[in-house]
Amino acid sequence: MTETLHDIAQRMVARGKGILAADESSGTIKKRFDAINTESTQTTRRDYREMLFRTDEAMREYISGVILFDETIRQTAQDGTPLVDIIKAAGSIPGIKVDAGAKPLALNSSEKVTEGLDGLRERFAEYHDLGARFSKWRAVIEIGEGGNRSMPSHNCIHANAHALARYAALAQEQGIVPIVEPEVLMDGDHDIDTCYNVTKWALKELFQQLYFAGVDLEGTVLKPNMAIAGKKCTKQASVAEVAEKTVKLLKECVPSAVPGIVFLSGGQSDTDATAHLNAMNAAYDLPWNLSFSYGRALQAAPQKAWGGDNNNWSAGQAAFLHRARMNSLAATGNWTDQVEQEAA
Ligand code: 5MM
Repeated sequence: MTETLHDIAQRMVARGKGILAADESSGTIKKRFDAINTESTQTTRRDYREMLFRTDEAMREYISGVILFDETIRQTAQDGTPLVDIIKAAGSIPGIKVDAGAKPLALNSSEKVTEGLDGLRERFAEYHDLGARFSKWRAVIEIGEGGNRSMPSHNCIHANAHALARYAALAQEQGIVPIVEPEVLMDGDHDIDTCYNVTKWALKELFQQLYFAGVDLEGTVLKPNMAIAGKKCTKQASVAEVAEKTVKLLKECVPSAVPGIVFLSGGQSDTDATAHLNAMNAAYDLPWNLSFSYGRALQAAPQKAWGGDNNNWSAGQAAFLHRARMNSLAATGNWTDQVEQEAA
């Protein structure tokens, strides 16, 4: 029997599970590999990602889906098995990043709009044939520094929300669940309240555009940033404040028809990303499942342990399993510092 969009979305946000964001584009994965002195080639990218997808316990127990890059969805493992089949065999769902990246807005080169709508209907049909059952599109919203209130502009918020809604409608038309990701960046010196206000604006605009486009919210997953102070802000918020303000923000903006919300980590440390998610699930009564779709906060440790050497696969897999398990505990509010230390 064919799974409906609602069924797929529910599986993506199953309790205690989250999504692995392994959809780094060529430029981003090169940056990550540079940090571990590893050349980024088709083979090293394949070997590294195969290592993650073959971490059977992590994939089976804690990872509901994996966001792939175009290259990866077409790649085969060292033994010739399609990587997509390894993901599926673990009971996890293959997903695909379909945006073409954030490009400068015309007449306003300091802000960005995400491109990639041209030919998207046909690309979705191909990705569906290749096994993708969900997708991702990320918009990037930057807050001006030094009190510069012209960023983000109305045009930036509106253009990105409109593109996200057009993308989401196309995805659903082709039987694919859209993850909508409007990311308000942590870069900058803004405080947590500024992040709260800008994120609220972006989410209000997004849900209005999704409504205009006729997008079915029960077949949609939201991937937002948390309400958090900018990295350069001198006043960093406590874990409890991040949790309180993020939950308040989401309750004000996200209809309960959305089955689940999976956060991006956005440059938080591994344990901050886990602690924040845990605090929300432990202390609040929520209308949606609240989980993770981390890239860096799930992969920094396994990348370091692997270090570009396939002899280190088991160390890389142990590091990935650990972070996946910690975030799974956080997704049910059962993570503690002690568990983190004991299991490390
Ligand atoms: C894994 O990184 C993703 C791809 O980024 P680029 O298209 O810029 O290469 C990124 O979109 C990611 O899926 C999310 O932002 C979450 O990643 P983090 O590291 O913020 O958790």
